[in-house]
Amino acid sequence: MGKTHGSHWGAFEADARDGRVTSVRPIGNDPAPSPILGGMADAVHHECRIKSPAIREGWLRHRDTARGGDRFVQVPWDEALDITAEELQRVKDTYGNDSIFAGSYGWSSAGRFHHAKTQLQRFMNCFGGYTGQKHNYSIAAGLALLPHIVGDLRPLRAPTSWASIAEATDLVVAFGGIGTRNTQMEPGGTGAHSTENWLKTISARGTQFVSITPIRSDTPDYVCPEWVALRPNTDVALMMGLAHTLVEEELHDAEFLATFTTGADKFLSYLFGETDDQPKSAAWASEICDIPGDTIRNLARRMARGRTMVTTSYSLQRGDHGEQTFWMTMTLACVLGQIGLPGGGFGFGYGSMHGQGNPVPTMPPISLPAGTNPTGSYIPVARITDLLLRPGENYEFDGEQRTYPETHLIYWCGGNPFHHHQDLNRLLEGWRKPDTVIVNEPWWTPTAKLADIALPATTTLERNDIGASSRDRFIVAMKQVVPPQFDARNDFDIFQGLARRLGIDDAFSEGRDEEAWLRLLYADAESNADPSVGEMPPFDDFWERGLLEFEAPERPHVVYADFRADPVGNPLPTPSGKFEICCKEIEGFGYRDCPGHPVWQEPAEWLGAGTAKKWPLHLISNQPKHKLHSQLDFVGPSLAAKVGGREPVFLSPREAEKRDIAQGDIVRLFNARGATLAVAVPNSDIRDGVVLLPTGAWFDPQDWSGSGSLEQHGNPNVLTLDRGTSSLGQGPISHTTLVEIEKFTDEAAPPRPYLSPEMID
Ligand SMILES: Nc1nc2c(c(=O)[nH]1)N[C@H]1C(S)=C(S)[C@@H](COP(=O)(O)OP(=O)(O)OC[C@H]3O[C@@H](n4cnc5c(=O)[nH]c(N)nc54)[C@H](O)[C@@H]3O)O[C@H]1N2
Ligand SMILES: Nc1nc2c(c(=O)[nH]1)N[C@H]1C(S)=C(S)[C@@H](COP(=O)(O)OP(=O)(O)OC[C@H]3O[C@@H](n4cnc5c(=O)[nH]c(N)nc54)[C@H](O)[C@@H]3O)O[C@H]1N2
Ligand SMILES: [Mo]
Repeated sequence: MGKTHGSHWGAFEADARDGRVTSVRPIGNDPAPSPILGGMADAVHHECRIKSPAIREGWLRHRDTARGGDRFVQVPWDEALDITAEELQRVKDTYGNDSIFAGSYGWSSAGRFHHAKTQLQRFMNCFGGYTGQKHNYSIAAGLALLPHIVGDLRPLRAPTSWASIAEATDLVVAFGGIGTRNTQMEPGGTGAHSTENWLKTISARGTQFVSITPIRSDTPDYVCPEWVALRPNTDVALMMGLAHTLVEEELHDAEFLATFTTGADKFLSYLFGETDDQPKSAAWASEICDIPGDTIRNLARRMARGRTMVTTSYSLQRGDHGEQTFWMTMTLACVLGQIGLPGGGFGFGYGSMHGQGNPVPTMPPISLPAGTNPTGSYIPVARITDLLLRPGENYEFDGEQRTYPETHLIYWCGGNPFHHHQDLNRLLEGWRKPDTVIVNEPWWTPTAKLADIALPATTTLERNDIGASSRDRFIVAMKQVVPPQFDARNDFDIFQGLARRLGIDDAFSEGRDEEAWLRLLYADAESNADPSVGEMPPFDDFWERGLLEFEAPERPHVVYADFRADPVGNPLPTPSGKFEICCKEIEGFGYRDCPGHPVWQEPAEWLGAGTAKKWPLHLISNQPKHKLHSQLDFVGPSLAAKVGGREPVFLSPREAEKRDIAQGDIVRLFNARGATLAVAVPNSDIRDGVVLLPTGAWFDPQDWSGSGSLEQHGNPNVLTLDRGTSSLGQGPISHTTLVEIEKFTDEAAPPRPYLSPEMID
């Protein structure tokens, strides 16, 4: 038997011989393990590892900030840590802690102790603080909105379980689809991928699925979904057309609206056009969404006929006015009146992440405490480029007017902004502003190549840890499989080295090493465990067993069952105690881009806009099937899925034909923000007017020294729009992007995304 270990894409066992990982295979319990495991062994030993601490020549010699394309100087650890500590101290003393940006957004690895971002932030908190990031790229708009309209995050964090849907649901109306591509993932991992089994069980019972998405394959064929291929970013109009039909045909639940919601009357007058002369009827929605009015009316009638679950994927709120998609989902479910009943109502993110709907007991929390940030300074997660380019400028966020601080130093650990952020050419411009950029990374990712100081971190297989998620029934002993490779160090050891130099090691490490920390985190979990999960064995037993499994609860979970049963005794934690279809708090902020009830507003870019004449294709840059974001792009299934080393881009056969594009052609996707090369794959699962280029390909501009040069490897974020969803959430809007595509007729140089920078001694 190999050693147990864990990843965001599932628990596994690994073997090693002579210091090399020889095998990574799923654990026996997992009914649908992720093929992504297949790349892990190669990744550990890959040529693109950062092999020793490296400092960019231009920064080392004359502190220039012209990041990109430079050579790096190899330095011994002691010297690298001295220089890093000195620079941190200089910036802190000269400009203050809030001039250090260490939001460091990113998924890192699954272990809860060596979680890279948490290690960095714990260190920074001991150092006096930093400027952080609030919310996350996944669901920023949702996280800002939901506390106002439902009082907390229940329909997002703990929606009705699959078990309840399997028991009672007749119809699942899935905005954004429900698939298993994205449920390969759960932050912290899973011991058993269960979504496929649930979807099969649910459809075997006779439950019908309607998949509302521009991409047919978002919902698997085995559930026989009906495909409603609407124009991207028009879901709010469709939801309004459905609500309008329900009310017009008196299929709505007026009593539910009166008892459990506030503001229904005012919203209905908007819906019926009493406030703006525009009824949001099925006919109106049909024009916007480009689907037949009858499809909308018939769907509304079916929704009222039986038990219906309305689900909306995370992706819908990663578009312009993304808040509205979640708000209108709740409102549509209120009109239908089935919230709190088994298998009915609404929920977010089924199919977006493994934990959504996964029936679990109350799991003991396991995480390294990061402490609190003494500066209190932060930006909304996706406003990073604005922070860098517009210091001193004011902006609105969730009812507050805030100001961007000045940034003199960036420290990133466990994330890849040149994967995750929008409009990368604009980010690159901002990235060259601060005095210094420090990055801890195992591999020469684009972000590491754009650092001044790159510190080589171990990969997860080079250390011991604990893998767990509050939405999974398993806890995994993640055992070290090989020694640290090359000259890599654990992030914890890197920060301890810095903490010693800065005189804060007592606070940072509290005198504990890796093993002492793992024992402490486990003991804390044990003492805080909910009695319903049963006994947790002592640490040594856990470590020997490798995997702890807890029982799923017997009763299916139904969100809001308690509220429905007793709205007075169990009110929602909103000011009205009810679902806020109209929300006074939000109305009070006076935002035109997010007024007091759900509204349809045209997205900044969409196929119904005038600009679609010039940019006639809506770009969907969804999550990649063969990797997690940019992780493992260079090995295993991700590498195998590339064509000639480039990412495939999918488009409908008709759109390909219009442009004389054939299967396998190198194509250029472009708009006013940038251009990228990919390989064309015509595919009838894609709606006309849409192109699909998943995220994750490492940023590989032809020329690193400038900005705006041709990206050669299929990174969609050179094209995406860098703006906030609205003044409320300021979330990222990567799914709101128009482009054009053409056959690339120039000689295309081979991409070289995994080439390490030139090193000198
Ligand atoms: N166009 C477009 N863009 C998007 C999205 C989209 O839908 N469309 N989705 C967005 C979403 S939802 C997300 S969550 C983000 C994800 O964006 P990120 O979370 O930034 O993406 P990852 O590739 O997971 O980056 C994690 C980085 O951590 C490094 N790493 C792993 N383990 C360790 C470790 O132990 N130590 C250190 N120091 N580093 C480690 C990895 O090598 C990798 O570079 O992308 C966002 N960007
Ligand atoms: N394999 C794999 N799984 C992952 C990840 C990964 O990187 N790889 N990342 C994880 C992370 S961090 C997150 S946040 C989740 C994200 O989960 P989601 O946000 O749900 O994921 P996406 O893949 O961006 O989008 C899902 C689908 O939404 C559809 N869609 C996009 N725009 C629209 C629209 O305007 N209207 C409608 N109706 N549909 C639209 C697209 O067709 C797309 O395929 O995935 C997680 N799962
Ligand atoms: Mo995400």
